[in-house]
Parts: sequence; C-alpha cells; structure tokens
Amino acid sequence: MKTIATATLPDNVQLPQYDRQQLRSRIVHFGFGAFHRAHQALLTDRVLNAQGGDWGLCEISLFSGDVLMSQLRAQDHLYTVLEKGADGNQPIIIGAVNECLNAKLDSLAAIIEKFCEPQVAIVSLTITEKGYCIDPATGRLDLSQPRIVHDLENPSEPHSAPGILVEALHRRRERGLVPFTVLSCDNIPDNGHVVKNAVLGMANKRSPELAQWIAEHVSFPGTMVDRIVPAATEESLAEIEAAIGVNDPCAISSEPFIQWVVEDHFVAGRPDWEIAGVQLVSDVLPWEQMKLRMLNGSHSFLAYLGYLAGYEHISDCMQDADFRRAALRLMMQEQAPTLRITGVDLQGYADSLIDRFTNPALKHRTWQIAMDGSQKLPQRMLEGIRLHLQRESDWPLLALGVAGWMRYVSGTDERGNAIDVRDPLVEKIQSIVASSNEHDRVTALLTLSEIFGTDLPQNAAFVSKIQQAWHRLTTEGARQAIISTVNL
Ligand code: NAI
Ligand code: CS2
Repeated sequence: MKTIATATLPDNVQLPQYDRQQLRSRIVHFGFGAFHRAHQALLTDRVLNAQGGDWGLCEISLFSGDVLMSQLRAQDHLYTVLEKGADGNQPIIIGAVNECLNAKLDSLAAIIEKFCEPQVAIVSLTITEKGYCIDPATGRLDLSQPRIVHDLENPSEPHSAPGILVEALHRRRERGLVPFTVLSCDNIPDNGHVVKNAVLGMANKRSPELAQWIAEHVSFPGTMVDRIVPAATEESLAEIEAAIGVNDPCAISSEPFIQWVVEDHFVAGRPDWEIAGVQLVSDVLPWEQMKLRMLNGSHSFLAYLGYLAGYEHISDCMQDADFRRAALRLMMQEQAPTLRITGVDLQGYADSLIDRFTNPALKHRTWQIAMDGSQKLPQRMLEGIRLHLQRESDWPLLALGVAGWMRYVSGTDERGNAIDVRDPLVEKIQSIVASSNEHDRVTALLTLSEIFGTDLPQNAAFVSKIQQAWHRLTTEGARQAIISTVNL
C-alpha cells in the first residue's frame, strides 16, 4: 500500500526541499502529540527548507503512542500538516523527524540512552501541564505523585519526564559529555523555571552535587508557544487524505497562524529558528502572560460556558454574538489591564484572537479545552483575579469563568447529561462534588488548594464574587448568565 513516502503527491503539496540524509537527532522531543507536529517540528522544517543542515528530531513517547510511532516509521518519519485558513488549505509534508522511540516498541533503556548521545543539543517537551509533576499552585515538584515516588526509588528506570531528564543528565555528566538545553513548549507560565524546578527538585533528592552541576551547566529557556491545533479526528484525517491522495495516519490539521517566542539561552546551540519567524528574546514572561491570559483564558471561559450551553466547538460559540462579545470583553476589560507587556497593540491582538476562534474550518472541541482545568485555571484566570482583588477592580466575566469550571466539573450539563470530566484531580473533585450540594459547592471546591492556593478561599471578596456568578449560572443557565454578566 502506498504511503506519503512512496506515493506521488499533488503539485500543491509542499515537500521537504533538503537532504534528509544529513539529519541527525540533535533535538530529542518528548511528546509527539498534535501540537508539536504542527509547531516546533514545522518551524524546524522551515529552517531546513531554507538552509539545509543536520537539525533532525528524534521523537520520544513513553507508555502510549506506540501505534502512532509504528505508523510514522512505516512512512519514513514523514507526515502531513494541513494548514486550514479562510483562504483555503495548504498541505505540507514535514521531513524534520529523523527517528522515533517508544518504550513499548523499543525499551525504556534505549530511550534513556538516546538522550545521552553526544550530538543531542536540545531536549524539548510538549507533555501537557500535568507531565511536569508540579503542584500548579506552587510551581514546585510534587513529591507525592506516584511517578515521582517511583523515580526516586528507581532512578535508573524513571517513568516521569523530570526523572528521565535527571537520569540522562546524570549519565552525561558521568561520561564527560556536554549537557543539553531543556526547552519546555507547554502552556505553563514561566515554563522554563517550572521545568527547571521539576528537574532540580528531583536531582536534589538524588544528589546535591548533580543538582548543582545541572544548575550551572544546563539552560531552561522560557517559551511562549501559539498555534491552535485540535486533536485529530476521523473527519480531519479523511479531509487530509482527500487533499493529498493517500492515507496518512500521523497527519494533523491546524490553523495557519503560528507564533513562538523563545528566550535565547541555549548551552549547546540551536537551529536558526529566526529564519522561520521565531522571535528570540531576552525576557519571554510578558509574552507568555499575554497569551495565557488573553488567548487561553478566554478559550477556557468559552470551553466551560460553551460546553454547558451546548456548543460543541469554539467556532460554534463564536457564531453566538453574546459569547463573542463576552470573549472580547473578557480579553480587553479583564485580562489586558493585568498584563505587563509593552509595545503590543492589545486591541489588535484581541481582534485577531476572535478571528482565529471564529475559523469555521477548525473543529476545536470545547470538551478538549475543558480538560485538565485544575492545571489551567491558575495561570489562565486566577493570577489575573489576584491582581483585580489587589486593585479592587471588577472581574465579573472571570468570576463566571471560574463558576463555569465549577459547574462543569460538577458533572452534569444543562440538559441533564453526564459530562466526561478529564483531569488529574478528577477523583478528588468528584468526591468533593459528591459530598456537597448546590448551595455549598463553591466553598467545597475552593478547598482545592492545588488550584486556589490558601489565599483565595480566605478572601471574602473573592468567595462572594464566585458565589454570585455560581448563583447566576445555576439559576439562569450559561447563555443567559453570559448575557446578564455582559450587561451588568
Ligand atoms: P496531545 O494530547 O496530542 O499530546 C500530548 C503528548 O504528551 C502525548 O505525546 C502524550 O504521550 C504526552 N504526555 C501526556 N501526559 C504525559 C506525561 N505525564 N508524561 C510524559 N508525556 C505525557 O496534546 P497536544 O495538543 O499536543 O498538546 C500538548 C501540550 O502542548 C498542551 O498541553 C499545551 O501545553 C501545549 N500546546 C498545545 C496547543 C494546541 O493547540 N494543541 C497549542 C499551544 C500549546
Ligand atoms: C487550548 C490551547 O487546549 C487548550 O487548553 O486553550 O491548547 C490552545 O489551543 C493553544 O494554547 C493555542 O496556542
């Protein structure tokens, strides 16, 4: 059967323009999910198209992803990205991936050794917020997580991302090899420091000398990553097959917009990503904060309220003028005033976000974005709320967003259907929901210090605003609550 590696593809398909034989695994990437395929791999592919070179990627997945990786191998590590915009669709074949390893197909030992090859200069990660095993409220390694407990007892056979990084760095140090740069590309505030805290937290428990060596020799640049890349579906894969004339099980669709802002601190070199439009900066935090609060904050708001109101996709929410107005107002009146970025036209940014959310070609499910809320609420909503509380400014839509999450994790939608809530804290959340009722649900959920810390539940103004929003939501329903809140 033909694959994208052997088939003749239509003329409009962009193909790799460089010699793939030159590629070496200089970047090892953890998490061959939807996002990485259409973001970091595509931008590295753009650099290779412009100037050739050897910056190939080795993709790693641990305990899942074995089927995807066998499929990737069967097509010479090539795969398709379909960029879908208002002006039509552009299929691109990505050639930057050089090899891939998976614990089921290969072995954990082979994976760890891959990180120890001398040419490896960067280890990048898109392992979702929960993959770092941090306590979201403190940003520190959560020593109680089972994978961390396992890795501290079995340091040479680690199961967590921090455990693998520490074991690989330990072996490189023992062998006199230069270390690598650790590049987090997840939507976490100050992701460079978070991954550094996770790695140093683990290394310190193993050996303070190792921790000191890592602190002195390894860099952990922060990044702001942006591109909307919904999970692949049967429909999206069928659409790509129709566009390129052959089945590609590793293909992914995305929006055309792409942005990557990276702190320029690499201990062992990097591709010339600036050629691909990547912004290399000295301080990424203002960019991260802008994106996490304006884009992701309104995304989560739309995900919870939209799901409750019966909207399956973000683009469906955008067809509703009240949802649209609420999202724009949330961005401009409640999130933008909390940012410290300068020199960016925030109104223009907000308008462009609304356009991106409206893209009808992208079927981005509200359910997908609603996932893992415990890991997302702090940076997307609660940090901004803390500033409003200090300043005594208004934040009615943020309050509705938090109440929306509470209503969503309560497990039943407005038509009485059960919600499939996915979250690393789901068991804890469900037991709180089961032992509370509609009247005390807010205070019961606020006891989750992993999300709300200890300051917010003790802040009377905070509690009362969330209770008001909860009351509006449970009595009026999501759609009407949005209308009432926007008209306050
Ligand atoms: P995905 O579900 O397609 O891929 C997630 C990857 O993480 C998989 O390869 C999975 O094996 C791995 N993973 C999950 N839990 C892990 C753990 N505990 N330890 C190690 N690896 C683990 O998700 P997708 O869409 O690729 O997103 C991944 C992350 O990328 C997001 O959580 C977000 O932080 C970031 N991101 C995603 C964007 C998107 O639009 N999809 C855009 C911007 C950032
Ligand atoms: C989304 C993000 O899934 C989510 O939580 O908010 O993945 C969003 O699509 C990206 O951050 C856009 O860059």
